[in-house]
Amino acid sequence: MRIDRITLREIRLPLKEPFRISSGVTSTRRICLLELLSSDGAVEWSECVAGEEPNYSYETIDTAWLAIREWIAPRVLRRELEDPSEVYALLERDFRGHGMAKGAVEMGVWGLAARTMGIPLSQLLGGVRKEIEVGISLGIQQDPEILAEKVKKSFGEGYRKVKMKIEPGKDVAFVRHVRNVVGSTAHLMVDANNAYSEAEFGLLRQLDEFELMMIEQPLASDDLVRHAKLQKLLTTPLCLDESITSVERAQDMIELGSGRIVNIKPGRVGGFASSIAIHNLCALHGIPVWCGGMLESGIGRAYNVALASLSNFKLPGDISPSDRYWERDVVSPEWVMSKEGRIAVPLASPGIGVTVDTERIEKLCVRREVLGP
Ligand code: OSB
Ligand code: MG
Repeated sequence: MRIDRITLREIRLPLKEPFRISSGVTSTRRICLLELLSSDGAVEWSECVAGEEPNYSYETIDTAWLAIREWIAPRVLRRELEDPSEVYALLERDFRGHGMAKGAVEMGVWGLAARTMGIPLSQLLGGVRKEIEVGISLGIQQDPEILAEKVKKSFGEGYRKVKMKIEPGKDVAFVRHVRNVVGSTAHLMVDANNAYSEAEFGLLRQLDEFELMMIEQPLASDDLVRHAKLQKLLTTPLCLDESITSVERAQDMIELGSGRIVNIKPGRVGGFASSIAIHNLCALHGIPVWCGGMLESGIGRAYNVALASLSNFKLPGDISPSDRYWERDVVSPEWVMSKEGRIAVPLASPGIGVTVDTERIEKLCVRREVLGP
């Protein structure tokens, strides 16, 4: 297979409500979409999950755009590719970081390969599930009562796991109130996005009382050693998100004992080859994984759904249906969740399994660049 052209487009999609995490707030997503064209005329779309600001990681839509144009596309365009699994190494050689930018192209090649072969993306990845269990990620709220209302509503809609964002000052009291309202068996977890340090280990230990499924990324992303210290003090499993940027970091986590669960976001780790390697390593060590989200449009969501169909994705993913985020998505059909909190893996159509609404994307497009002829 050969990729002849990649067209980058930036669209702006306002979220139904602002999404606040400990390190910043997003109201409108600026999303970079890629349209990949193969030498035999096939087209597939992919999405770069980098955010607007460098708060989740150092990457942003603007750094990713630059990296794709200057260094990533030139390595991939017009090159004969035997298999999508080659692309990861091609992009890693003497090229540090920029996993989200690399991942957008790498995943696009997997999507395009599946489309060209006439098979669903999940099949190409080795997926085994027909349905994905869905969890919701709730942003930081003003007070515990408002949060508890949203948690209750989410369980009512069928979500199988509710993740609450926390930060210093909006943690123990918030979780305690929610636990009291929803009862002891509800599947709850928290995500701190790096907001705590060693000085707050005592406070984090108080969370053990609430029997959370896990605490996601309490400490700095480059701090596997202190995560290991913290895990020894807690009964609640730690789950790492920002820290796991490659299969080597997952190996470090396992050897050091820095966590017991991994959130895999394919964009964060440089794409699918790396995601599958992390998935397989974790399976070997009895570490469950689940698929995280980055407030993707329906295009990025298709890639998450396909990945989450692999066998060791044992916990509900942050893969909410389209209408949790958007008035209207850019794909049809939109992603929908059943009353039982499941999303169907599209197994009847080739490639990413949804049709991209190109007319709407043109209307929403504020920037466009063609790479290749
Ligand atoms: O830490 O998982 C995170 C969104 C933006 C940045 C970081 C995170 C998140 C989410 C949203 O939790 C998950 C979703 O897409 O629904
Ligand atoms: Mg997270």
